[in-house]
Amino acid sequence: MNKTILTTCPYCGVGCGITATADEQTRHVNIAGDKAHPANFGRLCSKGSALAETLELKGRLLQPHILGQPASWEQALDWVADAFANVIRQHGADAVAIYGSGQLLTEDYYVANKLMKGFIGSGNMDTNSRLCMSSSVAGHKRAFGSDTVPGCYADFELANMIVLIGSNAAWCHPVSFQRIRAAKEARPELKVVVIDPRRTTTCDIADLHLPLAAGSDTALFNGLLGFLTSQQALNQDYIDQHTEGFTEAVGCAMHTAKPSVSAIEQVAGQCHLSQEDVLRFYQWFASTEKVMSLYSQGVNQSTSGTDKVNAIINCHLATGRIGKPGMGPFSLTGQPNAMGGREVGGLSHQLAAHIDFSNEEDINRVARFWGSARIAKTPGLAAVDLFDAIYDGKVKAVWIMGTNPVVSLPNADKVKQALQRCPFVVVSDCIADTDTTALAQVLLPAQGWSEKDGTVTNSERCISRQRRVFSPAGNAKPDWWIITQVAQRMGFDQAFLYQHPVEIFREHAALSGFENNGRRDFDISAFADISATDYDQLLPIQWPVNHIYPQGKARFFEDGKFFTPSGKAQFIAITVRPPANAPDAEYPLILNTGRLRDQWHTMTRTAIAAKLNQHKPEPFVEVHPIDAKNYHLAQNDLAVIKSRWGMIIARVQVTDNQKSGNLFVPMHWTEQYASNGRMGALVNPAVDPVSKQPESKHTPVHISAYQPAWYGFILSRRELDISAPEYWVKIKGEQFYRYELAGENQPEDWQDWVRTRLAVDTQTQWQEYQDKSLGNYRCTQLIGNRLESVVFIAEHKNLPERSWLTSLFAKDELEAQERRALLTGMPPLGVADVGTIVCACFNVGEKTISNAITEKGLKTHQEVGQCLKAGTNCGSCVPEIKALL
Ligand SMILES: Nc1nc2c(c(=O)[nH]1)N[C@H]1C(S)=C(S)[C@@H](COP(=O)(O)OP(=O)(O)OC[C@H]3O[C@@H](n4cnc5c(=O)[nH]c(N)nc54)[C@H](O)[C@@H]3O)O[C@H]1N2
Ligand SMILES: Nc1nc2c(c(=O)[nH]1)N[C@H]1C(S)=C(S)[C@@H](COP(=O)(O)OP(=O)(O)OC[C@H]3O[C@@H](n4cnc5c(=O)[nH]c(N)nc54)[C@H](O)[C@@H]3O)O[C@H]1N2
Ligand code: SF4
Ligand SMILES: [Mo]
Repeated sequence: MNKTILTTCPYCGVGCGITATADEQTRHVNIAGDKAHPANFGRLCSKGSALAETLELKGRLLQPHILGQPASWEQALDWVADAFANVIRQHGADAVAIYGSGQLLTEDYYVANKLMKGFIGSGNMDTNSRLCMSSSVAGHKRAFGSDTVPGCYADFELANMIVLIGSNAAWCHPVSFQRIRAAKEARPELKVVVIDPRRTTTCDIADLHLPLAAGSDTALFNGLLGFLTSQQALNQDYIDQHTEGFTEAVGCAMHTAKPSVSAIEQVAGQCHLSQEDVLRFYQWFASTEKVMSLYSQGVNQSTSGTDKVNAIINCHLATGRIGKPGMGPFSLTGQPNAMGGREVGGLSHQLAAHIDFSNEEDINRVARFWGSARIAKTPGLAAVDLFDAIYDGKVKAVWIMGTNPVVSLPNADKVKQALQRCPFVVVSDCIADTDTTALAQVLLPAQGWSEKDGTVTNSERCISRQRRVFSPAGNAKPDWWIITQVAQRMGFDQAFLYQHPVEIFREHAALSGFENNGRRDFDISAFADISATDYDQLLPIQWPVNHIYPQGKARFFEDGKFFTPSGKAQFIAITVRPPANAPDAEYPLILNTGRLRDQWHTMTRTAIAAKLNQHKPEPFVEVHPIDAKNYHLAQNDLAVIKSRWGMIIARVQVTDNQKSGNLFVPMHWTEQYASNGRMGALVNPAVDPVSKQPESKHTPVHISAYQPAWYGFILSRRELDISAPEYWVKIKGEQFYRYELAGENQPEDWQDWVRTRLAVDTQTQWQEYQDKSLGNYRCTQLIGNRLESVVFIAEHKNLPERSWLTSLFAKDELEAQERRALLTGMPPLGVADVGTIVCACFNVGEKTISNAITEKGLKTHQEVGQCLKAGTNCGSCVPEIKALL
């Protein structure tokens, strides 16, 4: 029996609606974009489209575990409750902590926060949103008095200019990016400016790309505020009536170090940009009324992150471009429920429902609402400080839910040690083996996407339902249930007696309206009595949702009224500061980190879908050609990257998309998929002084060639246990696993080495080739005519391309000429190799596209799409197709 369910994508903050048609018996589901959902109108990106392939039970955590042994829920919950209660009894409430995630549902998040802040009585609930949105939260708070995103997605289409600052939306918010691309195709006069040290795929639609010096955004936007002032491009009425602090902000912005240097010249010098480019951007901004400034981690993840946010907002306030159609600052949220986490107060300095710890009256308000006599009175520890406190033994019990801090926190080796030292670590996850679950005493199996039920809020404040599609896997339970069971066992039963997520949602809604009277932006009190049926059928809706706006509201601040004590928006005077750690002789390069199109964070789910591993299969480091030359690195070499905090090994990609002096490493690889790819180990733990958000995009590092004695790869139909070589990467493909290898020592006997690693079956037929003088070893293993595995080893890195060999795993029988060609690693004459996969949705390779372009004379990406389908689903690969054209 097939049933169709409307739900929401579990990945990025775009928050796309999904239509899932599921067969419970086979656990098979068809995924399509929900045409009626206001976030995507039917579009999905490669990750959303591949969801069905990530739901297999293999690798799932399906049973609670205590000290590595399967346990019952009763035992595990008792264990957690007792451990927490004991630590609190002996060392006080601040000796325990919860570290949560923007991937929890609002209902899960609400009860976790209520437990820690309301009933355990400590502020020590923080979340991975600290690494993600906290600078935006702090910037909003300073400017508006509230953490409000003023605009909505429709504004992207109404704008005449879109500035993307520190955002690679083409890969990270692909569906929003497709909307912008479509708007630009319909109205080519819509200007797009991208501000990013790297030339990213997002620049594909840019009229202007400003490759500014890493960390120099405050100088650029201070300069813009000065320019708007000197060019009389201000909205003086707006400034006078609706804002405060303009004079100080402009004073700071127009401060020039040397009077002889013009303002533009100074900015160009500080940002390493040409004066023409700076001036062009400033003139366009000054002369375009409908400007949207979209920003993400290039802004937030910085020791000036909060200042960057306010420097951008200052320019919108100075021109009165906020709260009106097609204009405004817009923080693109990262995780599916980054916004919901802020609503419930998931950050350690927040209390609940956009109420923080700043005054006694507010704290009492929440205490009264919760009926708690032990509410926390002061903020708790923020993520980096929290893990330092664990390392130092001050926090003795931590519960990690829905996040993988051993990978994603800065100075990640120290985080690993902190958890190794911590007397009690409990982890709730849906995946069994992660770098963080490996360090837990107690593992709690959480229901994953397709099983869990609740709400999430996207970048434009739109609340959507995630709905259950399948019955729960194994013994997995919803996060809210796990948390409330522990709360009840800790003696807080009356406050945690929920039977269904709707009861939690109602309470959350009621708290948002409690003694609010228009003082707080977040108000969804219209849902305080929502029935179970209405909750089940809830359609996407943008908050606030209350008696004044029962249907929700697209924009805030239309009336120029803000949530500050004076009701006026605040300009913030910004002093330009350099990043915390500057490059020096020992660590001369700047390491930037970020995301890839087809992977989600620490790959626990996306790496299960073979098609998502084809675009960028291996951890890599992008190096500018000049740096490659200086550091003796060639394309596809392996390189060691070291910082004061740690090291990794990655494959060199030489590209002038990178600025010289800067390296880029994707954030995704973990110890589950690579020997030395966990990049968090490198990242410096410096944080923004206001938001406490880490500076994940700026660490001084050193790079050098890694010179192993041998290189190799194995392709195997079965998953293998590859230990021993110094460098390995595991890549799941369609019907095969690929292992990229390199080692410092040649084994005595390659045949022996290989046979102990490959599953040797009596039926297998081996072909082997070895040239000891050249250090070459190759072998293939077949069962009947079906390919089982191939191994290629050499002293150099120039091994055959993997694409043809991997394509053979799709066949049940090899043809004679294919068998003969196997050991050469090259397709027999007349057989085409598809090349690296470009379009993940339709599995179309680079060589197929290039050949079609030459043979059929294709001119546009649309023609390529008509011919091969490539680029016609999610469109994320269109820039790459254009590059091939
Ligand atoms: N495919 C995919 N999409 C995702 C995610 C994912 O894991 N995979 N994660 C989601 C999450 S949680 C988040 S937070 C978002 C993040 O979305 P983005 O912020 O767009 O992604 P990043 O790649 O982290 O960083 C964006 C850009 O900031 C640039 N940058 C670095 N330093 C500076 C600087 O000093 N100034 C400026 N202006 N730019 C700089 C980087 O070069 C990079 O291109 O993506 C979400 N979407
Ligand atoms: N150097 C560097 N570091 C970064 C960043 C960067 O750009 N550079 N970006 C930062 C940002 S913006 C972010 S958001 C973080 C992300 O970093 P993390 O949050 O550490 O990464 P994820 O892989 O998303 O971890 C989510 C975990 O939750 C599990 N999970 C999935 N669904 C559920 C569920 O329903 N319940 C439970 N209990 N578990 C579930 C997943 O299996 C996975 O183990 O990384 C941050 N770290
Ligand atoms: S853009 Fe992609 S990852 Fe983000 S919500 Fe939509 S389908 Fe999911
Ligand atoms: Mo994020």
